[in-house]
Amino acid sequence: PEAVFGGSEVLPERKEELKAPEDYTVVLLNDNYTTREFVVEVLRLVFHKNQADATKIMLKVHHQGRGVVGVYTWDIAQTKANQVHALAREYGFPLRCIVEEA
Ligand code: TYC
Repeated sequence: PEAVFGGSEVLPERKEELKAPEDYTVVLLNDNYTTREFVVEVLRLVFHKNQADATKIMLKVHHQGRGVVGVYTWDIAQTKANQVHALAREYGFPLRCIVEEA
């Protein structure tokens, strides 16, 4: 499609240019103290995972040391990481997650 306003480049020409940059991966890290149940609960609360997916991710992290939880915009990824750390602090667990460029 051509530009809309008098041929000036006011609007992006392709739909892809409108897409939010969902380029940040939230990665959950294993530790020896956080309970499995708490990790599953955090994955449900913060990342809106169902019981089956949350359990699958928790077990992957438990066995492999780390695991991808999801891919988000920078702001949303940071917010979710902060929510994980706030909940972990509140309940006295050392659970950590990191944000990585996808
Ligand atoms: N390794 C923990 C345990 O055995 C469980 C756990 C899983 C902790 C995933 C953190 O991100 C994590 N209780």
